[in-house]
Amino acid sequence: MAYWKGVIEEYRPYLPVTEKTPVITLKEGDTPLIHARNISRKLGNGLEVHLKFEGLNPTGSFKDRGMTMAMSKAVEDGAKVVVCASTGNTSAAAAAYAAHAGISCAVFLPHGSIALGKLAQSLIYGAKVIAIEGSFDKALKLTRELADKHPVTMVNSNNPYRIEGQKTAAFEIVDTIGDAPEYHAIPVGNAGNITAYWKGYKEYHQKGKARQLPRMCGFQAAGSAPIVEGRVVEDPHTLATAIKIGNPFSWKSAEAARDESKGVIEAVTDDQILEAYQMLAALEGIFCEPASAASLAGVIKKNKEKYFTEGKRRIVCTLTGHGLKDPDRAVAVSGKPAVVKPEMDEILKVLKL
Ligand code: AN7
Repeated sequence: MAYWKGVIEEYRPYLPVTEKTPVITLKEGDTPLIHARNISRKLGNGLEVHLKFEGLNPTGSFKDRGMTMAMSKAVEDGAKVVVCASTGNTSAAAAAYAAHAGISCAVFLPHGSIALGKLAQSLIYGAKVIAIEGSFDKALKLTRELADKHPVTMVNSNNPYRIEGQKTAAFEIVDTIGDAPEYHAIPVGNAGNITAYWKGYKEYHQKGKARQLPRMCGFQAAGSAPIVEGRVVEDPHTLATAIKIGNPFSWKSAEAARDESKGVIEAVTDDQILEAYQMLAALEGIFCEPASAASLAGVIKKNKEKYFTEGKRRIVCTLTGHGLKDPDRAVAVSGKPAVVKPEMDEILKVLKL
């Protein structure tokens, strides 16, 4: 059996690459679509929930799909330095793919708002890590100013190649289930991914690979929900640090995805996010980071409102990043382990055996 070659080689006809493009890949993509039987049963109403677990990409998030494209095109264009602002996952991917390409990388992170695993990644991959004393939105603005005036290539989702790479996740879903699902639920931060999935679904539909299009259901964290509130949020807050973004770059295209697909973009609270986060781990054995669980949190919320009414109701939830990115949160919500003396009696007492 041929092994997976990464999203550029697997989906070359759908991507803006030529034979001159050097393919920088860590074999991203080919992530599993997992039927969440226990959660589906719990939700009732005949819903069928499938989880696209993007945490199993090479750097542990969906950002790798976009970064293989952005980095390959940057190298094709002769770039020597790439830069990005990030809530942690884009920077991890940029740092890794830059290392693989043999070029330099600088990342701008909101100081104190980055999950530990993500910070560790940018550092160990050898990026210049700059912690800005301010929000992600400030870091993004500074990165754009820098890229306007200096010979560096920006690899945030203003870089159109990022969206091109990320749309391949929609292709994989259709290739797996034979059509688009009826609904697609996804966390929304800077809003590039909902834009990318919608583009991917539409392209596959136009090519006749999918018979239908899903309703796109995007979910922001309640303290950080500019699209839902229709205004820039100056001081966003949420424990889902990946989506703590008050002025998303792809705002307009996210609204277009919502409206064209007749979907929704709504908010979920941190408590709802944590409930879904723990359900995914305890009921399905899938450990994603808190921001990723916003997709399932939104599905639970909308199911209570009886939103899912179409005949067949397959829902794909994108789980955008791996739980190990943010080990502090997992420990904080789980309580401490039982510490016992090295004696069987003590162990049996704890186990109530
Ligand atoms: C786990 O890394 O914006 O709506 O700088 O890391 O496409 O921004 C991360 C975003 C969802 C939101 N889930 O996706 C960054 C960054 C996780 C994320 C999102 C992010 P977009």
